Amino acid sequence: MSMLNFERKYRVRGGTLLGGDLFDFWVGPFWVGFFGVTTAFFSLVGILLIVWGASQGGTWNLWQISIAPPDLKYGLGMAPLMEGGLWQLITVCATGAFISWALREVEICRKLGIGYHVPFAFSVAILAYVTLVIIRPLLMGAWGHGFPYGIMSHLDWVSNTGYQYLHFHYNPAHMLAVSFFFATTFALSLHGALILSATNPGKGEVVKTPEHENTFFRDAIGYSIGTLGIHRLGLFLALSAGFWSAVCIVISGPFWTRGWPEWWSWWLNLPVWK
Ligand code: UQ2
Repeated sequence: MSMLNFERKYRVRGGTLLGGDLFDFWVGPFWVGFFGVTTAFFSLVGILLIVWGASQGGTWNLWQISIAPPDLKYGLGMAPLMEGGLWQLITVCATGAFISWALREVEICRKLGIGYHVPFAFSVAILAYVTLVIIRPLLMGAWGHGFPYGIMSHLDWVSNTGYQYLHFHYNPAHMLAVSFFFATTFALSLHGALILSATNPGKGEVVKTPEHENTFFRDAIGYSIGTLGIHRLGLFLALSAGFWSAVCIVISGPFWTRGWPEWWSWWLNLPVWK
């Protein structure tokens, strides 16, 4: 594959955390690295296990394929392969692949001398997944509390788990997570629209500058957060959405076992109502 002229300039040695110079080379456009190898290994094994699991599941209907976690009776032990053991191995592969990929991002950041914002952001997404299939099952004492790997089956799991706490929208951390998800889409739609409006001014018109972008929002709402600021805000909103998602599920079960509407009785019992 051909190389863009700036790419050669950034193909520098070093920055590796593990493996030294051993895997410090490129294959086509891709840098390899030690964690590139571990990512490939975990991904390949994981995908093969999923495909093999699917072949034993009695359907090739994409919506119905599902690989379930073990029964609760197996607790935190290993389950037989066909009774959740496969799910356990796939979980190890998925977690291994995700963490390998994050560390590969760290190595590339070191190579380029840039900040660790991208691997940090990815780590929050990994945290949300790991909270669901490892941290919460560990706290509740059984791998069976993880969610099944299937398109419809994982949606059923979310629905059932929600109803187990009567009304998940009363979970305060869930409220925060949802609000951050909405705020993220709102901020990105404002930002995307603003950038497109400035860079597509119309036929015969010259492309506009950040001063125009600032002026739009100063005119509209008396405040502009700035070109760097909007990206800081976007990162904060998105990471907060992932973080509070992890919090809202990890407190459900390990720290609150009743319905979420009941949690609000502290509010109803405030002495101020007496
Ligand atoms: C902005 C700015 C940008 C932007 C956007 C704004 C020039 C190109 C979208 C406006 C954003 C504001 C006022 C924050 C809104 C707050 C929330 C929580 C959605 O000022 O600077 O840069 O893209």
